[in-house]
Amino acid sequence: MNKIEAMKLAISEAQKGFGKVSPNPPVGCVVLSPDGDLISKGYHRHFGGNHAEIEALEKIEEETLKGAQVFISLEPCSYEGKTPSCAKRLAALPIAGVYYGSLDPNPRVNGAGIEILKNAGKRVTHLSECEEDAKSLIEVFSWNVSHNLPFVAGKVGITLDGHLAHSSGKSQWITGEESRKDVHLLRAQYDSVLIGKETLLLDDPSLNSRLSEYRDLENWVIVFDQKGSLLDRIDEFQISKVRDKSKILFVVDEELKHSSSIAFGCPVDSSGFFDIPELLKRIYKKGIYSILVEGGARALSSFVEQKSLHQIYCYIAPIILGGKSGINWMSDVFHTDLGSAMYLENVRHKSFGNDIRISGRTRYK
Ligand code: AOF
Ligand code: ZN
Repeated sequence: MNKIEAMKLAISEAQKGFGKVSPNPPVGCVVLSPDGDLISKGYHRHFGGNHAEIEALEKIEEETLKGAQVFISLEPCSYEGKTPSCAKRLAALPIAGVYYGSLDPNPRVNGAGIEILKNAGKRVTHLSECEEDAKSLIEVFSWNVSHNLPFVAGKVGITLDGHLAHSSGKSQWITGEESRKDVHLLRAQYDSVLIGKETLLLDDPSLNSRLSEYRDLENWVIVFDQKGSLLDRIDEFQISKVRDKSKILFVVDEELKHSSSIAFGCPVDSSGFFDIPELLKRIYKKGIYSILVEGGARALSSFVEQKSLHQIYCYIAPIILGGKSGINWMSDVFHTDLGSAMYLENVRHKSFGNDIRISGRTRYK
């Protein structure tokens, strides 16, 4: 196995921790012999548990580690938190060197792990070829540690002519099987999925991840329902059949009188939109560190309008619906302070069957 293959394996190991490690980052580790043979691998399995390095090294005799190369998707931690420092552990082993995918953005680490290893005489190499993938793995964590707020991504599936769904409003499958599988992987990466009440009524989605490795995850669902009109009907919907009701939040106008345990108050501004920056603060305090906004157009637009959507995943299917009455997913963005256009950054393209996914980070003026 070469070093790129080893790091790619470490990154895919890390993904196994999606949905279980938040608010920690997912991390994977691979150990190769001096000849490039795979000795061991491991990943951070759950919050508070062993770090990836310890999972990979735990059962290996020190003798076997002589001259070994260790590949980690993230810089090893430098301090003792819930678990001892991985950098110190690695420094004490007879390994030859460490390759890492990205620096740990946690200000308590941020380079200090590398220092520990270098001071112990280990060769430390940043594998820049894999940095993009390693960084995207910890996108949520990086945002959380630098802003103390949830990271918010929007996901849309549209036709080639830009429609979100049929003009009747009833959403139907636009994207293909492979894209939908990718959405299930996204859902596993985010603590919560957010939709508007119209989407709940029309689509009655489950919003969980149905990939076999994440089936037991219970992600949160957040529903925008200002007047709380669906609060009493919660049992009718799929979202409450696949998860405990304690994992469902209906965001309602904070002025609303109600007695529902799932209602979550938020101020509404003069144009009738929720005050999203305030909502994000309240949601973070509740322990929800990331949100995937899955629609509809009004919910997505209100996040963009308030400069609170940080990442976009747009799946484009080779279908033309035609007509003028289709739904444009940004049609509720009215204010002009976005400028004439918003350009995404860190743009990536990926194909899923006949569909393509364009993703990128937003940058507001
Ligand atoms: C690593 N390997 O697998 C992970 C790391 O509270 P603790 O002890 O679990 O430490 C959490 C911090 O460790 C977290 O904020 C991040 O900086 C780092 N995560 N580091 O060497 C791992 N998950
Ligand atoms: Zn560690």
